[in-house]
Amino acid sequence: MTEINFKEYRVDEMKEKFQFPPLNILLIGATGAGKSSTINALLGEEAAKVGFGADPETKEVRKYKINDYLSFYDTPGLGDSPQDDAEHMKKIVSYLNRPCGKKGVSGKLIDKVLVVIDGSTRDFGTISALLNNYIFQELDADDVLFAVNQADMAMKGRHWDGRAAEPDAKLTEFLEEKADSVRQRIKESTGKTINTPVFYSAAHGFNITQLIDFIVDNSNSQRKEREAETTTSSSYSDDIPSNGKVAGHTAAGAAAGAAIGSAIPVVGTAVGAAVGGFLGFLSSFWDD
Ligand SMILES: Nc1nc2c(ncn2[C@@H]2O[C@H](COP(=O)(O)OP(=O)(O)OP(=O)(O)O)[C@@H](O)[C@H]2O)c(=O)[nH]1
Ligand SMILES: [Mg+2]
Repeated sequence: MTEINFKEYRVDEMKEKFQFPPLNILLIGATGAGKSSTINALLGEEAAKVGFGADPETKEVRKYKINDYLSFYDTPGLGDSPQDDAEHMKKIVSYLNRPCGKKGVSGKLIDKVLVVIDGSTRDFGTISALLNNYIFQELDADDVLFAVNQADMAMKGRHWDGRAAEPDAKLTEFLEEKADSVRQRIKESTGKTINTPVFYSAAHGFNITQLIDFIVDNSNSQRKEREAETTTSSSYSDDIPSNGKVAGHTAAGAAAGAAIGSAIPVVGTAVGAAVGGFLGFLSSFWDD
């Protein structure tokens, strides 16, 4: 496998496109889908804690800076229990409502949501319900991207060329069909038209550049309104834990936090109930 430093991949172009404000992507998905592993694959180090087995690992939203122009927000996985889902969705929705926070820039902190789907699982119900009830309530379909991880485990791991760390022709075809079926199922279950997802393997570093291409090519530089005359300030600071710094509360951060606290809709037990009710929906989604 060729070693690529993904932090520098297309960085000049990113600088052009996302210099100010930088592009912020929030990852969501079922627990164990590989959100944290995706961040580690992009960073080339074990920055985000990865889980073992079926137990959920990530507990809090955390920011990971890939470079000066691109950051990812890792979030706790969904689908473990209705109570936990309610908790996690509350946090996720509060992030989707956060203002950009950079002086002179209106608009939201989060530019895009990347939905990470586990390519080896059949359960799509949790995600489908959350998209309908929350994500598509907050964001345009254009701002919700989908990616199928664990490409190596699709078709029960058959047809994965371990030596080359890539799928053979048969698995490639299968993954292409899978990606297209995700698009179709989203259309059927939410009525939204999405871009055909990319497939990759975080664990094996397969198609990571395609994942970056997908994000960069589907994000435009005009995504937040800019007020050119007031963009000289660099006094921005936020209170989100990140790989660059320890969480630090500033007056601006605290004020923004307080505003969000009162602005987010009540997503208490209703979320859990909705998610629970939808579980099993599209359960034959991943049938081969
Ligand atoms: N085979 C394979 N395993 C993977 C891949 N990506 C992640 N995993 C494994 O899947 C498990 C869960 O990965 P995580 O990255 O912790 O998943 P997550 O989505 O962050 O999970 P939560 O934090 O619980 O929401 C770990 O055992 C990973 O090693 C992949 O591409 N292929
Ligand atoms: Mg995680």
